[in-house]
Amino acid sequence: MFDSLTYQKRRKALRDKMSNGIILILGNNEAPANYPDNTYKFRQDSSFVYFFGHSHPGYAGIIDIDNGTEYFFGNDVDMDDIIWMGPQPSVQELAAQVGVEKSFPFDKLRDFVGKAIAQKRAIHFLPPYRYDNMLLLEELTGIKASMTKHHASLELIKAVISLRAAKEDCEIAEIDKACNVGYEMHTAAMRLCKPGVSEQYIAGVLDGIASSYGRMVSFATILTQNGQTLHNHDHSHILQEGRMMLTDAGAELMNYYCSDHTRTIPVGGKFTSRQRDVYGIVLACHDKALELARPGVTYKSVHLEVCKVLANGLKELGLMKGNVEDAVAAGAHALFLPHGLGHMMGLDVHDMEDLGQCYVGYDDEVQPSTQFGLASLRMGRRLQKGFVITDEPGCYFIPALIDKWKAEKLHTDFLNFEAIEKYKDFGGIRLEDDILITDNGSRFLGEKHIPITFEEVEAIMNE
Ligand SMILES: [Mn+2]
Repeated sequence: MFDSLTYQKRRKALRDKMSNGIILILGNNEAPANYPDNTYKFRQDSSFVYFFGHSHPGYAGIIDIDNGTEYFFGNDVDMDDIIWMGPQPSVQELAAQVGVEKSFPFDKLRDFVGKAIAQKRAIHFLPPYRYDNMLLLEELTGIKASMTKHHASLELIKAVISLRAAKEDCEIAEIDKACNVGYEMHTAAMRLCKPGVSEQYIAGVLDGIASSYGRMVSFATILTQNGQTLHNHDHSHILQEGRMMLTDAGAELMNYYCSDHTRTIPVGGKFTSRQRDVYGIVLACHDKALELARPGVTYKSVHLEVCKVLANGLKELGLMKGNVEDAVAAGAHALFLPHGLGHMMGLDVHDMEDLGQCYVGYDDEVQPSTQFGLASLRMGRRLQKGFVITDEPGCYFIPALIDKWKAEKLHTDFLNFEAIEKYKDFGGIRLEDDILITDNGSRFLGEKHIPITFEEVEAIMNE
C-alpha cells in the first residue's frame, strides 16, 4: 500500500471531477473454486485498490460528492475468525490507514444507499463484472442484477479512467518492479526451451516465479510452439526442434501492479534463416513503435506505421506485393497481424478493461475501427506522459485464415497466396515490451531488458 495521503488525494481528485450524488466503489469477495471454503486466489477490484488501498475481501467504499465525506464498509472479525485466521486489524483501523474517518459494518451499506435513493440522489457505480457484486447491486439499488452493468455511471467511468490512465511516480516504480519479475520469468523460459521439454513444465516454472516474487501471474500464461493461435492456453505439447516457442506472460505484484511481455524463440537455441526473416520484421515493427511513441501522437497512428513496416518487410520476402500504404489502408496486412499494437497496463494487465475499452483506449477524437485487424486495437487514443502501454506487434501464419482469404480471393492485389502457402507450417511470432510515455518519448519499463536481438536470444539459450 502507498501512504494514506496518496489515497486521499486520489479520492479528492475523483470527487472534483464529478457533479453530484454518491460514488459507490465495491471491493471483490472470495470466489469459491469447488466448495465454498476452497476459494480461488483472492483478487481485489483494481479501482477499489486505487481509491481505498486494501486488498482483502468484503469491503466497499463510498464518497459523498456533495459534502466530501468518505465511508469504509466492512465487518470486524469475531473470535471464530481470529481462531482460524489470526488477529486482524479493525475496520476502523483499516479505514484510517487510507485516510477515511467513517467506517461501518458491511450491512449498513444497504441503509446508506437506500437512504440516498429515497432522497433521489444519484448513485454512481462502475460496471460490475462479478456475479456476486451484480446481485449485491440489485439488493442495494433494485436494478435487476443482469441489467446493473447497463446502469453503471458513465460520468464515473470517465472520471476514474482520467485518473488511472496517467500513472503516478509511485505506480511507475511498482510497474518497473513487476517488469523485473517479468525479466526473471522470460529469461528462465529461454534457458528451459529445449527440444523434448513440455510446454506445461515451463509454464509451471513461470507461475512459480511470478508467485515467489509477488501474487501470481498477471494473466493465464500463453506458452506454446503454436504461436499462430493468438491466445493459446494449451500447454500440452512437447517442444520440437524447428518450432518457435511463443511466451506471453507477466507477473502481478502483491499490490497488483503488472507486467506483460512476449518473446518468441527458436526451440533448440538457433534461429533458422526463415525464422530470422520473419523475426527481423517483427523486431523492426517493435522498434518502430518505441521510436514513434511519445506524448501527443495517437497510438492508432503508431499502430498503422508499424503495420507499414510489417507490410514492407513481407513484400521484401515476397509474401505481399503492391503499394504498402494502400495495402495497409485496405487492411491486407491483417492476414498476418489480426490484433492491435497494444493496450494500457497498470493495476490490470489490460488496464481498466472492465470499465469499457471504448473509453480506455478511445475518446471523442479517436474512435474504434470496424476493419478486421484494426478493430482489435485496444488502444488508439492520443498518448500522454505517464501512460503505460504495451508495444506488441506480431506476425502469424494462421492456416485456416489463409485458406479462407485465399478461397474468397481477398486482397489479391496485395497478397501473394502462392508464396504464403509455404509458410502455413511456420507458426507465429510476437514480441512485446511494456513502455512508459515520458516527457518527449518513451522508455522500457523494468531495469533489465529481456533478450530480444538474435545475438542476445541465442546467447542466453546456449549458456
Ligand atoms: Mn499484452
